[in-house]
Amino acid sequence: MTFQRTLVTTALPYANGPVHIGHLAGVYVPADIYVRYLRLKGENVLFVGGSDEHGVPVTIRARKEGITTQEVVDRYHKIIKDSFKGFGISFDVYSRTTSKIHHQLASDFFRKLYDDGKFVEQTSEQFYDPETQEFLTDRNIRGECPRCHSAGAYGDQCEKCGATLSPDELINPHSAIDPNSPVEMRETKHMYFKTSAMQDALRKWIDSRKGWSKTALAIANKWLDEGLHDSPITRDLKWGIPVNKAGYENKVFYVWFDAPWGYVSISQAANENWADWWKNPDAHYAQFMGKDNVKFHSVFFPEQQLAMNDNWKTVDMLKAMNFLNFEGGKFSKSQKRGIFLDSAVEIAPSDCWRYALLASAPETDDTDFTVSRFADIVNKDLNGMLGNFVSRVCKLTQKNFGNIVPKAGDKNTELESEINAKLSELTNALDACEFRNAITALRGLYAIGNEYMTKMEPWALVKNGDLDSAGTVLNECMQMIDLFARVSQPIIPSAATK
Ligand code: B3M
Ligand code: ZN
Repeated sequence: MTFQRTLVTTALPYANGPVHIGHLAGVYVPADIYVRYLRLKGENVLFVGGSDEHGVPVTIRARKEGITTQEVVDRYHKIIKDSFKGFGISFDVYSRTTSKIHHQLASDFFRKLYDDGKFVEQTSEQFYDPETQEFLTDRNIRGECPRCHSAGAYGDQCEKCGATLSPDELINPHSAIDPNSPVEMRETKHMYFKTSAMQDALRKWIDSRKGWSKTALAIANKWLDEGLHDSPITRDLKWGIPVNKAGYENKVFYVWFDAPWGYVSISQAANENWADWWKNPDAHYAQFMGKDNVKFHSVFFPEQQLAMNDNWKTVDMLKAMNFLNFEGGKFSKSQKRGIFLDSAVEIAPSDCWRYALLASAPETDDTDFTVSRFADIVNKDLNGMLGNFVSRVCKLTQKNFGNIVPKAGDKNTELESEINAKLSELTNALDACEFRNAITALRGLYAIGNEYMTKMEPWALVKNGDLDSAGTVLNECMQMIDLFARVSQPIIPSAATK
């Protein structure tokens, strides 16, 4: 499968803390492998990433660290950007949603949708903290979960049992900012996107999607089957993009309203030909994300894109990964549980992470990361199969032929067809974004090299004085090293280049 142009975007991480290896495994390495593969095929790719710098998570972090929200996003944007670089994530551009161009774009698009009658104003009751005189967003309300009764569930979600909640369901609700501060209900008005009006258009659109992962389709269809409800796109917060409408002076846009448009604003800032991807019906658009982001990318964002009625490119291939757990529990930014990117590179080179994480990627189910499995994969596949092969071939060649690759013999059709079969397995897997299968195929290729060596025993040929035959075998092996380097490049770019 070859596309003329492919746009690839990865979920924009909140700039509220460092990224961990679960994010790498689920979003950024898969996307980068796909992009590097397409580039190798000569496709015209635009690979866009950036930090999501609005929303409540960054304000919570600021409060915790006793610094301003701006300082938080500046700090973590840099940390995240640098660590992606360290892991070879080859974005064409990595920007942020606090940029001027992004604020402008989100405001303009709100205006357009508003003028087109896509919103309706609604009043509702929300939790309010009379002491700080602030409305409390769903994330800033905590209490006992009505489902599993664990303490500390958020107003929008219980992290213990995964239930989606609304704040008024919580038992003994209190402010997350100051648990001792009393909370009360107050009326507030917000702008609601007329989601319900998009039900049919969205169903038609989803039914026309071909390349989505099973996880993604299941989530999208579940939302549609339950029926779409109008949803508020403004919030009573100080941090965010101000709402450009009279009467909304103390409000900002809901972070999930502006963030997905970040894919567009970041593309615009980076490439003057951005419309060649974004307004081109022949372009292919692939999105990568964790399953918790699917609702927003399969329903919330596309319904706005469709409502714009302006030929926006919508996602063709939505790759949603399940979660990677860490040694039997969840990763947690706030509890510093797991391995974060800054320390990961001190444990092992980035290629080891890229390869091993994808070898057991959470593609079909949540998967548990364990240090011992990680070590096992690195030792067996990378050190054992690939590293050993390269080292044995090079040493034996150098010892017997100096720094010259010995002459090729006759075409080895058997070996060639064995290799070709594995190569199509690899490219089929990469085209379909099936990364575990891709690694299996790659491992299979490395195995062909090792088995060939074992079968041909070039060291024995040398010993018996048959240097010509030994040279032929080593030439085949050298060619395999060259091939391995080229086809491994999307997955282990540093080692492949070396
Ligand atoms: N920042 C959620 C997350 O980091 C959110 C993704 C936005 S994608 C437009 O998981
Ligand atoms: Zn719960």
